[in-house]
Amino acid sequence: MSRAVFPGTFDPPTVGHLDIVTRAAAAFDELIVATGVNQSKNRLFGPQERIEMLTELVEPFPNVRVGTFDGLLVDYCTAEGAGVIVKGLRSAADYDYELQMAQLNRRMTGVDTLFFPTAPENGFVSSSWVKEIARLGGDVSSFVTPAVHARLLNKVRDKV
Ligand code: COD
Repeated sequence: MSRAVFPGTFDPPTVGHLDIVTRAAAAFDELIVATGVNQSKNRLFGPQERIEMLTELVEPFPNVRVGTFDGLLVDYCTAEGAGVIVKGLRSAADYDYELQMAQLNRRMTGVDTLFFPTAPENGFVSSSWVKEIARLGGDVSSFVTPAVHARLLNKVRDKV
């Protein structure tokens, strides 16, 4: 049985993330979409909200579940019996950043990383830009699912 982990911040999940989930779910027997709950970056959504959004996102996929990790990703993969980390690549900048992590993760525990190139229509979609555009009143409805969009609008309104 092949089991992989797709880790991320998912603050919030976007259609780019959904595309990677869809393709990785077809490639592995089991996929765990795992959000880091104790990372240092400032988040718009708290851990519980991100878990709820991800749970809604993966609901159509019977072989996908949501997890959380707090600490080294490779330790989480080992604890879950996952031999592969799934990542999405949008650009050369993503590649430079991800390559070192992939090499370090493999050196530490033998857990390998498989990269899925972004779908061209999602290459410019990032959680950071989605948040900024939403904060400034722009339309982000094509970058996130309707459920995430509703939460994002509420969140942005709350912050005003
Ligand atoms: N199309 C395709 N892929 C995409 C898109 C898109 N439009 N948007 C994002 N992605 C991919 C990203 O490239 C990434 O692979 C994944 O989706 C998640 O993206 P984000 O932005 O939600 O999450 P990140 O990149 O902030 O997550 C970073 C991790 C939490 C995975 C990383 O920091 C980590 O592994 N931390 C754990 C601590 C650790 O083990 N550190 C040592 C590392 S060697």
